[in-house]
Amino acid sequence: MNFNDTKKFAVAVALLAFGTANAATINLSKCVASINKTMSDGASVTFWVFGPAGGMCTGALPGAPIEVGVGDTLNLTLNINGMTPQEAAPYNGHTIHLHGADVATAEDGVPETGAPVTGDTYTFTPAGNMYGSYMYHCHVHTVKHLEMGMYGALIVRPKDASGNFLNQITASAATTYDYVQTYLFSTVDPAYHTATGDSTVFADYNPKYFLITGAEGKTTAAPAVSLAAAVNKKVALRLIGLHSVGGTFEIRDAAGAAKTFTAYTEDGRALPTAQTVTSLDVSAGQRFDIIFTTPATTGAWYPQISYKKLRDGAAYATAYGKVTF
Ligand SMILES: [Cu+2]
Repeated sequence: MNFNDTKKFAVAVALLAFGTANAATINLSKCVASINKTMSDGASVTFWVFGPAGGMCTGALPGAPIEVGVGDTLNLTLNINGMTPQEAAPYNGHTIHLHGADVATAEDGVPETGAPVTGDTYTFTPAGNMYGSYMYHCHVHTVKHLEMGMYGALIVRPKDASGNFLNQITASAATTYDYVQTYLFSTVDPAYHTATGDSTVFADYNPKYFLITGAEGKTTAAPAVSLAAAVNKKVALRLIGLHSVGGTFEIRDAAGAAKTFTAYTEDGRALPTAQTVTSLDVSAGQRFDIIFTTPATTGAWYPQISYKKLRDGAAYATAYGKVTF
């Protein structure tokens, strides 16, 4: 069997092993678009982003979230046919790596272990112990391509007996939520966006922009993301660390008081014991799925992340979201 036949065989075996009447097959295709984004200081920064394949490739930062149910089969195709390579060899292409997902090496999108960089289909069937937030990103010249914006959220959701998604983080009813939003953390060093190949620029990271789900959110009055919830409701936030620095996540009220929240998963697995805390350090590549309960009176809280230097923990900047109730 050649490489692709081997993959088809593996998929067939996986379907026989895990396929159930309620398991869905999800076929998605992604392309790669180059976009220019105007930042808060007026500067234009070029990003490479995953868009939906078909026609001329367009997209936004970050790539659209992908949702897959436990036991479903995701066939995620990267189609870069006819695209001029954005970097010279050996970085002359792209892949999709499903970060944190247990997949066979041939589905892993890592060029160093044999993945083609000219397009492929990546197959993933989440097992019953996988819940919550993962991520997908390009694994070619990762120090550059991740920074360029080649990423998005990958969410594994529990399903009911009829095959419908449950509005809970894991199979446990204790993780039921009324509202959900993704907080995808990322940082931008504009020098990385113009450097190529093995430039020494990549030896030192100096981020200038600090994002939540593709937006800066520099103040509580101009949050990166906002959610209109209601009083006495459960709000789930999916925290996904695609930043290249350190970060501390908190939820604060309008007066600045820290609020408690409960983490139910870490890195796509249920925590043995849910952790109720007022802050969480979120590292590069790390994920948490959390829930908080809105209070009984109307107002707003501000989920936020303080980005920090890896070298000494010094604060860079805080990016804010907003939840009204
Ligand atoms: Cu790439």
